[in-house]
Amino acid sequence: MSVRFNLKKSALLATVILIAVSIAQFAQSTSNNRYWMKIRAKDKFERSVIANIVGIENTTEDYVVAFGGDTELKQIQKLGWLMSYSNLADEAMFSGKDFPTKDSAFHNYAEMTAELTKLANENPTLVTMGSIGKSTEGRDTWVLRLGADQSHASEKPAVIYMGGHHAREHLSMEMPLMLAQHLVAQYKAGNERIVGLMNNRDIHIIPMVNPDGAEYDIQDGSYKMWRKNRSRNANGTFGTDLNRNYSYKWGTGGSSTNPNSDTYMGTKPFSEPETINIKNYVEAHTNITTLLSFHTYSQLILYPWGHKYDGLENTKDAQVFETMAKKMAEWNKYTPQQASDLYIASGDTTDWAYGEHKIFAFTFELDPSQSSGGFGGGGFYPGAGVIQPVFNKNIEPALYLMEYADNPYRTINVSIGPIGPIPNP
Ligand code: 0X9
Ligand code: ZN
Repeated sequence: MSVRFNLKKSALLATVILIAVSIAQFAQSTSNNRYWMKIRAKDKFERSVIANIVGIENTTEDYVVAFGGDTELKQIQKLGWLMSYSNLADEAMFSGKDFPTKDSAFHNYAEMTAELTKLANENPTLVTMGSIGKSTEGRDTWVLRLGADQSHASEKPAVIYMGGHHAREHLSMEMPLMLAQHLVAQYKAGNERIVGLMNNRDIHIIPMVNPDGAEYDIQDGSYKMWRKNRSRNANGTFGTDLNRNYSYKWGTGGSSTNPNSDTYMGTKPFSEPETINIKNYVEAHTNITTLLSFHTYSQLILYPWGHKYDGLENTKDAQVFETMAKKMAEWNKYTPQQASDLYIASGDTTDWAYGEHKIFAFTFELDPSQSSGGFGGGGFYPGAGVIQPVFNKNIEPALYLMEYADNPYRTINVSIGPIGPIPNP
């Protein structure tokens, strides 16, 4: 009897200790929790409410998918729109450094550097490689400049392609690299169209705008679902959302003042070396007229404005954007729309490029169309199998932006003469 009683007592004690330990562990780990959330939202207005709390990663007609920490989860729960969520720590992760074996076709920073260097070294008359500046952690941010007769490059109409503003969007870094490789290979193969473009255009390609973030996302044996750069914030957290850090209408909606947030806007416009690098580079090349910033995912073609629901004040420009977006969508079958139709976000690349410099600037949200749920369900990590098919469907849109860089108004047959100092070839 007394043995049974003692057993009961010790079982009770053990349970109490277990609960206490669990609570302590929970309290300790809460700040590091990362959640996948499925949130009901039926239109751009509800999406904008959500975008003020978390970075939306994917939208459908009825709901959005987003990621956030404990604070964001609580705020979303308060809205009453949370449909389901899961803690990413509970999801299956791969083990090993670098990309997992199945994803080894993706390029980490060293591999990207090696590919770009090889392309430039092997084709010195067609490709120049440079650095647009150092990242927060001191990595060079590479740019390739392509075109025949590089000494007269600045006299030609220019286009710029970028990838990797967001760390986990690895597919967005493969596209610009492959574009560079494609142009060189096709030029050498005598493809007339590409020879024409290489002769008459000044082509700038920056595949990894945020090298620190990209490396961090793959560095310790598990994808970290990281989005921002790696600058240290005053409260000890890391990262600014580079696509909220550009100056045009900075901080006017859809970005956060909370350094913990995935859409943290930074302390001021262009507070980050990575966005300053882009600013300086674009501003030093005044012949740039078209821009494409690759992101993932959702299969969208987005154009300004992104910081407000109103369309462009200049209706002719609006017509050009719309026409170009629709045309490109014929090839990649993505949905063309004004960026704020997705949700309001201020401080992104394209609002700045158009707002400050009248560059016809687009964001592509590449494949897949949506995550099939949770961490391993595609989304940012769709597997290496998508790289080639996604490139194939986006090469025509990319060439189209190159072609019309001489005068984007040609797309609507409005003759307003050449833009700035650029001659019509
Ligand atoms: O939120 C972003 O920065 C982009 N989406 S992502 O999933 N790649 O993070 C979209 C930016 C589109 N711009 C605006 N809505 N202003
Ligand atoms: Zn992105």
